[in-house]
Amino acid sequence: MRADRSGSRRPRRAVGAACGAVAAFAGLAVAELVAAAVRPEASPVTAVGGAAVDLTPTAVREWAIAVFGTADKAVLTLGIVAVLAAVAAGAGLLALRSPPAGSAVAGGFGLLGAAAALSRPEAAWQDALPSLAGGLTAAVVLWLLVTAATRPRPAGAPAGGAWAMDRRGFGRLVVGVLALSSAAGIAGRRLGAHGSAGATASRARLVLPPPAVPAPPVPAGADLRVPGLGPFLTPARDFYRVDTALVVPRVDADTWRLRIHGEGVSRPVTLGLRELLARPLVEHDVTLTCVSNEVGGPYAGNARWLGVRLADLLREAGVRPPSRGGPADQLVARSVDGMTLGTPVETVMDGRAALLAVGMNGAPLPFAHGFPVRMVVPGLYGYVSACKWLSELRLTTFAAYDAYWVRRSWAQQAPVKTQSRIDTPRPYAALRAGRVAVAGVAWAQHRGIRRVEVRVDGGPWQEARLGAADGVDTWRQWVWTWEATAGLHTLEVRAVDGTGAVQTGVRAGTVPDGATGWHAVEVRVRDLG
Ligand SMILES: Nc1nc2c(c(=O)[nH]1)N[C@H]1C(S)=C(S)[C@@H](COP(=O)(O)O)O[C@H]1N2
Ligand SMILES: [Mo]
Repeated sequence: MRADRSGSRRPRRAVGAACGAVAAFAGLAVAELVAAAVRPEASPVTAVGGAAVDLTPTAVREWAIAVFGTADKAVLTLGIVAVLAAVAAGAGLLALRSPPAGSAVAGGFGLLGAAAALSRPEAAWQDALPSLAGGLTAAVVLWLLVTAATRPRPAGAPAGGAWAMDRRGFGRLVVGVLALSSAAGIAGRRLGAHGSAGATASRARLVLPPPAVPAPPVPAGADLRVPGLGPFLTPARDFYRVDTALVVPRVDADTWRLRIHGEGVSRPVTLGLRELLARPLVEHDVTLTCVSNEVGGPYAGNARWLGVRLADLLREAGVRPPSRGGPADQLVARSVDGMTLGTPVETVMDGRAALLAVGMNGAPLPFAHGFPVRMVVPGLYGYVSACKWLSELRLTTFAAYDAYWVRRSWAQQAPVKTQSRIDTPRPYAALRAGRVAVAGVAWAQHRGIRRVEVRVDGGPWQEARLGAADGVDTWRQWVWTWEATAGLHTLEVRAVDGTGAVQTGVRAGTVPDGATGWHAVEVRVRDLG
């Protein structure tokens, strides 16, 4: 109220902050519109978010995954918007004193966004345009608004507020800017959706050929159907998702190409989806797990994959594994968004079902899980094997090249560690004394699970009943019947893999190559009086 009463030419601070916010909104909306024409990943919030993901120290990233889970991306986006809002309000305040200074801050943020967009892998110069357009818009709008807000009172206007004279005009200006920006933002979203319509249609049209080598049906006893235990095959919509993509890449299957080249490739290959699907397809059940999964964590899923054997393709390209004198020991997969994942060539060619997968549980891959083609290699954590939205396979050595996660303190090679998890009862569940089904899953991909054991309060290990094995590349469900007595109890589980090795109880964190330790769950049991 100070400004209104004193007759000072400077409007209230809230007006300045609002000018900043409106200008930022206009900038973002225009950026969205331009991004729709360039590519969705180039929108400033996404570009800054992507750069932030790449720059985030591994420890912070692991913390975010542990705390926010799959919502980590939404939290990051909210954080960026909050910072932007704060800076916008600050720029608005500054602009009240000096419009050029305020606009410079707005424009500077546009430059920052442009720099972030250009820093992204696979970036082209056009990627700078959305942020530049947004920054320029915000700068101009801010200038217009504060100029209107601080315009001197026309001679003869009634006293009572320095800028009150032009309030109506200012209000109209704000409404106009908001309306125009909303229109631009909505148009941007529409156009963006239209831009990926081709990809959506290509997926809808895709009919997967039947497998030349079908997987045997899942054994009847694989699914124990214990309440609280998920299904043996994880539906795609429930399948965990871990990746750095803030916008899910929507690749058009009709224009998709895969290039295979590099050291020891005597016949480089480029092929499209039609050529890939013309090859014999193999169906195989594989449990995928993430190296960022804490003991007892949710980042594991089991699916029936359909795909082409990668080893066959590599062999046709002239590739030999190191054990046969091949010069390359690392296969670097690159995705359309620039992600790189390095897989041992030896592992891919040792006879296991390493696939270029096109199908998941009987349908084309969902966009979120790598449409049209991803890699799946049984026995390796996702970050060293499971490249989604695959675009290139390059043969090189581990000595010569570090893939994305390896540059962020993760191990070059990461076979899956034997793990077991208690899914029911839930931690801190309140139970009744008597029979309680303790159940979960255990995995040791490509070695298989031989035995699962449970103990209560550090007592003797007791053997659980296992679900039927569906090969060695999937998890196994297990159940153990507990005669629960009143009190607080700790349940623990451990597995023995197919080689006879007992899962270690030594606790280790996820970095650098996967967590170890036994999953423990505390429960409270009450006597039924
Ligand atoms: N292009 C791309 N592929 C990727 C990733 C990624 O960030 N980008 N993340 C990897 C990691 S760490 C894991 S655990 C698996 C997860 O696959 P999902 O999201 O289908 O479960 O994908 C892998 N493939
Ligand atoms: Mo992962």
